[in-house]
Formats: sequence, structure tokens, C-alpha cells
Amino acid sequence: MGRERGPVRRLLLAIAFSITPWSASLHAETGYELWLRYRRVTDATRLAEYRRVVARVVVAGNSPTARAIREELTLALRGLLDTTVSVGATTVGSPGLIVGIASSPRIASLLPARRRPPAGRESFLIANVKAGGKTVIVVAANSDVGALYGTFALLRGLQMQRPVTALESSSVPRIRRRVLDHWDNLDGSVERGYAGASLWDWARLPETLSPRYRDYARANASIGINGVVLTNVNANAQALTPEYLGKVAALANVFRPYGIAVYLTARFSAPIELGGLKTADPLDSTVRAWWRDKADEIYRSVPDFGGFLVKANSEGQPGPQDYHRTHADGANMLADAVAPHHGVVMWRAFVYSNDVPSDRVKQAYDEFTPLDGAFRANVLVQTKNGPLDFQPREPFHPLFGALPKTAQMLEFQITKEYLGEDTHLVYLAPLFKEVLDADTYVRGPGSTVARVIDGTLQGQRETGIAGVANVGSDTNWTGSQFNQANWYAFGRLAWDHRLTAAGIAEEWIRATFTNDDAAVRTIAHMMLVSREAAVNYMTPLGLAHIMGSNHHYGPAPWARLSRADWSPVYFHRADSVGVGFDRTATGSNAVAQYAPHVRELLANRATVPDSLLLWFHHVGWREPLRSGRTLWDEIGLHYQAGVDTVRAMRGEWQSVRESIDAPRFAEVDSFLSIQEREARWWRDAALEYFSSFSQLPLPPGVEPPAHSLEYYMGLRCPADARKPRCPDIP
Ligand code: GCV
Repeated sequence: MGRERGPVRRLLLAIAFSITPWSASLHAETGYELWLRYRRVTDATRLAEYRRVVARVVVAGNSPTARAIREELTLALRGLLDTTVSVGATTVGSPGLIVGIASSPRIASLLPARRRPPAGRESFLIANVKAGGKTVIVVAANSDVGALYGTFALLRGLQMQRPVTALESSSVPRIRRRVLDHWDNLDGSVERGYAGASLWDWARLPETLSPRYRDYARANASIGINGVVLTNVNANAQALTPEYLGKVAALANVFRPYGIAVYLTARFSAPIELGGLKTADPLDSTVRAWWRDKADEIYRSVPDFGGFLVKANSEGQPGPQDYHRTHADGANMLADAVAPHHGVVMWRAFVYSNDVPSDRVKQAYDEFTPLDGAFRANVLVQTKNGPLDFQPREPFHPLFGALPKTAQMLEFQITKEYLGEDTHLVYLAPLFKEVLDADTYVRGPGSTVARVIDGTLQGQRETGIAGVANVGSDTNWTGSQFNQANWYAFGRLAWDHRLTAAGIAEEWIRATFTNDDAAVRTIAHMMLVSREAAVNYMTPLGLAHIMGSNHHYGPAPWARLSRADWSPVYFHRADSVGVGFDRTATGSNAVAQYAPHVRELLANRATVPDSLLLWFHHVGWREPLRSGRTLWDEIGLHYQAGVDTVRAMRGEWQSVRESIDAPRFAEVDSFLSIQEREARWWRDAALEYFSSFSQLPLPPGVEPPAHSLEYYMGLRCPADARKPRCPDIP
């Protein structure tokens, strides 16, 4: 392979590393193995302990899931313990690890009566017991899939090199549907994907099943993801044809042993496009019958089909409003079609009409709150984390908590559309946590977004969380090594939103890169500061949506598009007086959509956090902020701080060189240098532009922009969806 270059080399690498995880471990580190890397335990005491205890393993049963558990343990223990461990459905001699159903006689006889897994199909218990004077680790669950989750939790503990006594735990997912949304098109492209083509090779399905499908399922199951929407929300009705349903069924068969259900996006006009009907009116009986028949047909191929995800009347997608019907009418029609099969409809709240509104961020709330209580029980309204569109920082969406009679799903974007795409190192767990922990105050203090979506605040039984996937056919799955951490963090928080960003980072680093404590600390630090760095060099102090148009890469605060509410100038509103969007009562009054306590906090200049200042207020350039410095100086210093943090991250990465394999070290190193260059580009372009309004000098400590505003405005990024780079940025 040595002399191959460019695409050919990438293809050969992809083939080499996509055969099996076993083969991958024999080759150079590519990132293909993700956090399931299973390298030999480096702590000699721990290795000896593990080898002593886990010499023989029993995983009872012969279901596909039980077989998957045995395969995972065989692979993992061979790697971690660097020895062959006997893993079987039965064993000669007493096992040191036994995995199975808690009520089975063998496990029940080992566990004391009061030690059982928590209730629920997916929960598990890991316990150490004594049998015949020896320690036995028991992974007990109420179902095979619970046992699979318990197995992955145990392996996580081994990867972290925890003592056997510290492996004990019990766990239950706090949210029922933990879903990855793929924005994958049937032609193999991925909308907002930065990791190569779609994983789904539609042309070769159903006959050819890439080994990657199973590795993808393993990765998802290891972090508790239990649903996958295969197709883009900008939907193609073809996905619902018999031809495609056969392909979908083939994928579902691969995913099923790993506890993963498939879902599809439903194009609202499919009855017209596929069924030849004259209308897609959700109250029309022929339309309703068409969807019922379609659902029956899907469930014949995929009996555990999860349901539909729908983007309707948003960005040109068809929907019920085309027929003067409501979102509830549309969602309920589909919900009725899948209800007999126990399916659900995930109906997106990301809507904005084609008439330019007073303030785009208000639309979802305005359209959906009047419909609270009108949705069927098997409809989940799926709402983006913030009211605009996955910006580096937004306030939490005011719909959270405002639909007490409606099941609500939270949608995060794992793919970094607005956060440096593939190359920038931006660890998203702090962003996810900021939203989950945000207090809506709808039922007084403690009414967090997490409690809205896990159903505990308002008594919802259907609960869900979705992440827009960052996965593609790149060898390393996510376009960069560090983007893998965002997939990992999403899954871990979907399972348990109480986990911390730091704790998740540590797990991921130890499983993915190294167990060297100093290196773990350094890398964790880089990750934990990275999101704030990106906010600082892109959109500090509550600025938003000032990126380049279409590709959403790089700065363009000057851009004016055909629609006002697509335009950066609409969002920042810079003028000679100041900058920021007045969303208080003197402006669009978007603050009124929040509960009174939050509303007052955000509307008041004295209490609004600096981090959201310009989201809610138009502030004078010379006005002092909390620090005593003027807004203008703070803007400059925040942009500079973003660049400085990236520079520091580069230095930190250099310091862990000895702990990281050469190929992944070099890739991360080169991406960090791109990130630093582009952080400077953001800083310089934004400060040049805003200074044309403020007419103020940069404060001491801020490096002067390298070029003129005209230079930055004249840069043309190639409109390549995958790599919209501006190659000549200094
Ligand atoms: C799938 C943003 C993105 C679009 C995306 C849309 C959505 O506007 O830029 O690519 O479309 O959000 O979430 O539906």
C-alpha cells in the first residue's frame, strides 16, 4: 500500500480496516476501533488481578444478543488481558465472570436475594460475589440487551483499569429512546456530514452487508444508543418503496442483536409521490389509509421498526400546513398509522415559515404551544437544543417545559456544522451539559431541561433524545479522532444525563488513546476548554449565526442573503451605537417565551449572563460590562482568548507525544494547526468588520488583524460540502 496516494490510498486503507475489528488491531492505529480498542492493560498489578479473576467466562443463552456478548468478550479480553480467555455458553470449571438473566437459576443462586438489577429491560447489575471461596463477577440483567449493556459497562471499567472491587455498579437508562439521526441521502451524500460518504451502501444492500454495519452497532450499543434514523430529515420518499424497505430490513437485522431499532424519515408528500394520490392532506381518508398500509408494509419487513421522524413545513419541506392543517393533524395521522405496531412519530419543532417573521427564534414556540395536548401519546415533539440552529452557544429552547401535555425529545447536533466541522477540536459534552442542566423554572427551581426530557418533571412516559450523527465512511468514522468523543459523549449522556463532561472525557481518553495518568489529565484539559475556545473565536458574548453562508464554515458577519433571517447582519444588528439583538420587551420580546424567573434574568442587563448578552440585548460599544471593561474591549479580548486557548491546546498536545501512537498524534497535530489558523481568521475577520461600526481601537493584548476587511470579505471558500476550506488564509 506504501506507494499509493490520495483517494486510492484512502480506499485501500478503508478496505483494510473495515474487514473486522480483529484485523484492525494488527495494523497501524487509524481510529477505526474507536473506544473499543481493547489494548493490553498497562498496570501490572491490575493485569494480574484481572487474569486471576476472569480466567473463564460464561454467557448463558444462544440468542443473537448472547452470541454478540460472547464475541465482544472474546475480542475484548484477548486484547485487554493479552491472553486467551475461555468464553462460552457453558464452561468446564467455575467461571470468574458470568453474564446472563438475573432470574435464571444459575445467576439467581449466585446473587444474594436483595441484589437484583433495577427494573427495566435495559438495566443491569454488576456484582462481585464469592463462590467456592473465589471471586466471581456477575453481570445480571432482565433481558439479553440489558446483559449486553452490562457487559460494555464492565469492559469500560477494565479499560479504565479499575480494581475488581470498584467494578460493581447498577444502572438504568434515564431516557427511553436514545437515537442517532443520520442526515444521509439515498445517493450516498450526507447533509452536514464531514466524515466521508454515508455508511449505508444502498446500491449493494440488501445482499452485501458491510462489516462496518456491525462495528457501528457495537459502538452504539457500547454507549447505550438504541435507535438509528437511517435517512435525512430532508426526506426522499423513495426510502419508503418496497425496494428500499428490503434494504432497511437488512440493516435492521444487523442492528437488532445490539438492541438498536431503525427508524425512517417520512416525506409528508409520499402519498402523492409514491401512491399517486392527489393530496397529502392528513385529514383525507385515502391519505390516512395510504399511511396505514405503508406502516403495515414496513412492519412486515421490520417487526421492531421504531417509527417515523418528520421535518414538515420547514425549509421547503412539505407538511400539513400546505393543507391548512396543524402540526398535530400531521403528526397524529402518522402516529395512528404506527400505533398498532407500537411505533412512534418524532415530529420536529425546527420550523420557520417562508414569510420573514419578527424574530425567527420565536417561531417554534409560537407554532407549537397552542398545540399542547393535541398530540397523540405516541408522538414526541423533537426540539433542537436552542431556538435558532445549533450555534456554538444558544440559550436553551423556550419550548422545553412549555408543552406539559406533550412528550418532548431533545435534539443535539453531534456533527459540527457550526463548530469547525471535521478539523476543529471541540468537545461537545460541555455544550450538551449546559443545555441539559439549564433550569427552565417552569415548575420552580430545579426544572431542568434534563428533567423535562426524561419525563420526571411533567410526568411523560414517552421520552427521547436525538443526536444528529457525525458518522461516515471515513476510516476513523467521524472525520477526526476527537470527533469520536462527541459521538461517545452523546451516547453516555443520553443514557445518564447526570454524568459529567470531565468524567466522560476521561473514560473516552483511557479507552481511545492512553491510560497514562498525566497524558489523560492533559488531554482532558484540552477537551474541556475547547468548546469555550470555539465560542470565543467564533461567536463570543452571545453573538450567533455570523458564519459563511451555505457551507457554514468560517466568518462572514457582513453577509446579507435573500432572506433577512438567513443573514448574519439580521442576527448581530451591529450599527454605530452597538451590537446585539434586542429580544427584550423593547425589541422582539423573545424573552417572554421563558418562564417568569428566566425571563426576568435574561431581560435585565444587570443579571443576563455575559455569555448570552448579545443574544438578548443591543449593547453600546462603550458600555461597561461586569468586568468594568467596555463591550468593545471585551469582544476583542474574547476573540483573542479563543485564539490563545487553541495555541495552548497545541502545546498541550505536543506534551503528550510520547503517550500517543504516531499516526493519530500527527493527524491531531495537523488539525490543531488548521484550527489555530482558522481561529485567527475568525478573530481577525470579525474584529475588522465590527470595528468598522465601533470605530474604536483594539484593546491592549489583542493582536492586530493580519489583513483588511476587504481581504476577508473577498475570500471565496470552495463550495465543496465536505471541505469548504479557504486555502489561502494566512
Ligand atoms: C437537514 C440547518 C442545516 C440544514 C438542516 C436543518 C435541519 O438549517 O443547515 O442542513 O437540514 O438545519 O435541522 O433541518
